[in-house]
Amino acid sequence: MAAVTKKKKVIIDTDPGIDDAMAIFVALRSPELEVVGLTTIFGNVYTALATHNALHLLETAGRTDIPVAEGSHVTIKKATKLRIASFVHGSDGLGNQNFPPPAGKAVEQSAAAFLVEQANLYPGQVTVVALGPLTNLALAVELDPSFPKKIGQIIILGGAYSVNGNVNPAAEANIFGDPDAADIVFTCGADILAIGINITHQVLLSDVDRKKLEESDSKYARYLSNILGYYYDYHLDAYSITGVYLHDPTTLLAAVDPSLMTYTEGVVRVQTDGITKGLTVFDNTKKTYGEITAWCGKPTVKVAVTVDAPAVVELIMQRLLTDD
Ligand SMILES: [Ca+2]
Repeated sequence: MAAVTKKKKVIIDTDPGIDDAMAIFVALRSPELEVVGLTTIFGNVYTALATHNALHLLETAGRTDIPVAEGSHVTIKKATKLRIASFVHGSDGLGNQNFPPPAGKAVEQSAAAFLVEQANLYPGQVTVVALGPLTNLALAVELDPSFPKKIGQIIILGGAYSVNGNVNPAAEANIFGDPDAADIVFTCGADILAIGINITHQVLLSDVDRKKLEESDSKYARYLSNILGYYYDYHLDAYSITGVYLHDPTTLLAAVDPSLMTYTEGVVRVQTDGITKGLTVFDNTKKTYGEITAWCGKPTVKVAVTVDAPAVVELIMQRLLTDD
């Protein structure tokens, strides 16, 4: 008799986004996961378009049973001037493919209210995979101070640990998008696993992998082949590489198989202003500093330090190359 394993309940907080699209498809194709909802946030696109794209991706996958809850249109400090990465993902967020508008709508509930509701419905059982700026999660913490203890785990794509950022030398894009929210989330006391670009810059989808996607009959592979061109062009311009970094799908796989990475534990604080705005500073030393620091007494989080990159790429490809 086949072993009955319980699926992990997952909410994906997302700003689709070409690699978000890939992560969402990998999640839907992973028997280990039950995607209970998508929540949306600004980042690669503005929040309204992120919602539109989340609905479109679920319709593409034939999974309109999964609710989409729209997130904040402003940062936690109510800033309306946002950093939007349309130059990475296209002005539509999905490689400028002129997809038809989605038929469905987001639920009435806000993303933060949805996150709090699901954490209360299934205490300790819901994993949030956060693939954009952390505003919705910070709002959930504000809405319900018990949220950090009720949520199962928060897996964050965010930060640059002992490496340069990708917005500027200091900051990674998701943290830079709302550093105040990120600092609230990193210090909220939840079970947090952070995956920074020191990890995701090791996971590259090569031209050979791209060709396999293009030659596949899978609807997911075909869809992604069409939208990936814009992302490849950006990587060639920005990094002089013929491949793309798999930030979001790599982070999603930490929910599928945590053994693909190793972690170390410590306190992460986020710089919220100045030229290093968005910098993540991870204290995992055993040192007792001679003074009280801003890291003292704060809850620890896990930060990924190594990744089995070939295994991650293989698993992503395996999930996308079939659609049965
Ligand atoms: Ca994203």
